[in-house]
Amino acid sequence: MATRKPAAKPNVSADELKQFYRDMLLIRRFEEKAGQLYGMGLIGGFCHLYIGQEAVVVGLESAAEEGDKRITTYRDHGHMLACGMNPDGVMAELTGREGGYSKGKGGSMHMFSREKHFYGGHGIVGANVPLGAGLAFADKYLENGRVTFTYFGDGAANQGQVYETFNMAALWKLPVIFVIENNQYAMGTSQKRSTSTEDIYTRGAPFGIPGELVDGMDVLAVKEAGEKAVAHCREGKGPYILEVKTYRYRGHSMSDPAKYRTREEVQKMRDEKDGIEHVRDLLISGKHATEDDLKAIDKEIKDIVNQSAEFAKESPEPEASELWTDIYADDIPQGAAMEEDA
Ligand SMILES: Cc1ncc(C[n+]2csc(CCOP(=O)(O)OP(=O)(O)O)c2C)c(N)n1
Ligand SMILES: [Mg+2]
Repeated sequence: MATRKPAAKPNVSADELKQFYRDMLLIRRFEEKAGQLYGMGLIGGFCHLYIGQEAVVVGLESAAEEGDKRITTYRDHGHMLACGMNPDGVMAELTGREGGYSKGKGGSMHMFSREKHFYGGHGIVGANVPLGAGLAFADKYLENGRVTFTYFGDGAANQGQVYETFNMAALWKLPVIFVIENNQYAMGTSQKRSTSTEDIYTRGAPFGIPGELVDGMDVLAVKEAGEKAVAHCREGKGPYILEVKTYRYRGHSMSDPAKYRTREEVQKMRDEKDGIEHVRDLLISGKHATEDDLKAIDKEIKDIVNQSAEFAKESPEPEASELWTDIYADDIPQGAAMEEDA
């Protein structure tokens, strides 16, 4: 960590800082474990890890209040853990088991929690952006003061539907924060090769949507920007864009050999910018925690993650009859809707 800039003075309490450390570490260890289970053949299908990007979602969740909503892409495990979903249920969904959030029918990209206001998990690049504006439309209509965090990537930011959404969201002053998680790659394509301008956060300007560039490896900077964006939305001023600069350490998905960048590039980010090490430095240098305190947190997290993996292995496969459940929002029994129509 010798090359890292001196840590900025934290604008949070020691307890909050420790909570950030815990929350980011949970995501990292959970994802490492998911990677192991994938390697053992226990997770099938796609699996996109969030390792490296933890400070983004943890910082933004600290700016959210009960009832606020979130919707994201297929790189979604971190978002679920950060909003308080149970690691056992998330891991069991990854292994396709009955105890998973979608009863084993959705897998990595398709989990939801009404209780935590988490609206997925979406595999189609860009498609969750209009859905996020829709959630915000409902809140505006209900006048309930809630805000929706709509996360998408730098690659998705080049999609047409994003700009149709910006237009409607600005026109109707929807309480939606568009969070562009710019991890600098869209699969194997770097931002430089795919994107005409460097500053994606300025792309709301033609629609009158303010935007801000944020250091996504610094959880405190993310929290501060998040609070500003939330206040803007709650005051009824309409949407806000946060382009959060981050980096994914692993490949695009588990099947990516990552030949489009060098090992040195990844190592440099890990050594100089890691979001978890940043908070660790703040805790130790500010004397808010000792090495032993942090070791105790590490153990606590390791136990939670190991328990989730055990649960995910032991939970049974779903029954075939599960194919017929959760098709309609209120789980209408098969045939009932047609009988009503007849
Ligand atoms: C409409 C559509 N086109 C292509 C794909 C294939 N695809 C999956 S992820 C991805 C890259 C998206 O990159 P970005 O938006 O930067 O998100 P990141 O994976 O970096 O989080 C592509 C092209 C898809 N899932 N959906
Ligand atoms: Mg990307």
